[in-house]
Amino acid sequence: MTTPKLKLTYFDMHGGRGEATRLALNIGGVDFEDNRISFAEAAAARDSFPFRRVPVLEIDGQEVTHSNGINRFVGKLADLYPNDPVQAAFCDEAMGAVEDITIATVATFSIQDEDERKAARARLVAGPLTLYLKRIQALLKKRGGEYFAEGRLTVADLKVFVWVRGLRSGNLDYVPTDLSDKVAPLLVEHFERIDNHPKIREYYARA
Ligand SMILES: N[C@@H](CCC(=O)N[C@@H](CS)C(=O)NCC(=O)O)C(=O)O
Repeated sequence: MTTPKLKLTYFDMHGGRGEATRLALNIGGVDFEDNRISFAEAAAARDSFPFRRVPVLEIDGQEVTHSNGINRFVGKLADLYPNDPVQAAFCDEAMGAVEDITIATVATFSIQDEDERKAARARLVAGPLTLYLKRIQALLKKRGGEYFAEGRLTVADLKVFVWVRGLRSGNLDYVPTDLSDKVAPLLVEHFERIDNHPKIREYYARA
């Protein structure tokens, strides 16, 4: 298969739903147009996106949306997605879990009132965030402890890596940066394993 012409539209930031896709394409050495847009540009262009959201991947001019589907597609191009159906199910499960907790987290972004946001984040930390950190760590253990599928790096590892990176970044008000270290140390080891990948090092040194 000849590699199609790819254009990824997503926010100009480290993190979020488009970041694992960028990482996968970089690791696989797959050529693509990295169309980074500001929040204001995204808001202005929203009606032109198929579901009013990003990321949007153009494949030879055809738009495709939904980040985990995009991850699976670029994972196949970059050899970061399992061929084996069972291993693929393991890979998808981890990506789906991160998507679920992302939805719960994003629900707190629009809370303007500081006290209300603080309370919502405290509930998030005590409830779903801690639960997902523990359960995703348990999933990693079940899959062998190092990677989420096929005993090697896949797009699932990249998605979990981006999530844990965000949690530890301090960008989320009222989410303690050491939460992952405290409740899911194996996930932090996993984070460090991925962070030390030469291509990931290169990406963050550059981007
Ligand atoms: N299920 C979609 C969700 C996409 C989504 O919610 N994207 C966010 C940014 S990460 C967005 O565009 N938000 C703007 C809005 O909701 O208006 C996916 O996985 O790609």
